[in-house]
Amino acid sequence: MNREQLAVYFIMGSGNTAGRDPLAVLGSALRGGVTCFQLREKGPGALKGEPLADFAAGCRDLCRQYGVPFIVNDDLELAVATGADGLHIGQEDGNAAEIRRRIGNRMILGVSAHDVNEAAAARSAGADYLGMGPVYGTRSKPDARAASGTELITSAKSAYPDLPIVGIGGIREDNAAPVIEAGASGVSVISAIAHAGDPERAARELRQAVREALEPGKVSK
Ligand code: 3NM
Repeated sequence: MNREQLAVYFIMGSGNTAGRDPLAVLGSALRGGVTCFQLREKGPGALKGEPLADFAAGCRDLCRQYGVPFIVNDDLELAVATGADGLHIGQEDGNAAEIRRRIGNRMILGVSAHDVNEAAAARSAGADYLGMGPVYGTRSKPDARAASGTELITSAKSAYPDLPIVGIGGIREDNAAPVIEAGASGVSVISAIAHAGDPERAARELRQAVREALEPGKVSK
């Protein structure tokens, strides 16, 4: 995976779209220019079994149409069964080095990290990128830790400059720039796109905000 693919990293499960068809929301997000997608099927009413496999296949097919990596959260079997491009795991989802051995080097491995020690461990386990947060307050993860601001991105970036980081937690178009300025390659969002009245437009605006922050002065409005 290249760093540019982390710029606007959309995360969604079937329960995140405020009653709208999740595949329609994903299609809009892709049209708007998200650069990566993670299927994160969690919480009450989460799909399981065949409905989950069908939904995952639908997400994968849409991502393929747009040439966007399709990543599965925390479900190695589903990731392998759907031919996902990658797997993302949290600190509680198993041993990252062991998972890397099981998926091999061709699959992307993302790991959530909340401090520099977790970043170091994820790096030596073979993570391709880190998700670090919550940067701002979030309502999308009931068990999220307290918001940390951009500090933890700054410190992980200075310790491991080559390891790509995406910030997560409460990020929107109007607060994305500090996350990039702290050293992140991109931003991960659920609600900024999945809850937006117009997900395509929200994705486009977020992409523009990230581009401007990555290359100040180079992007025409
Ligand atoms: N992980 P929103 S915060 C899935 O801090 C997730 O590890 C987090 O959703 C972490 O963009 C979070 O709606 C939720 O705030 C992000």
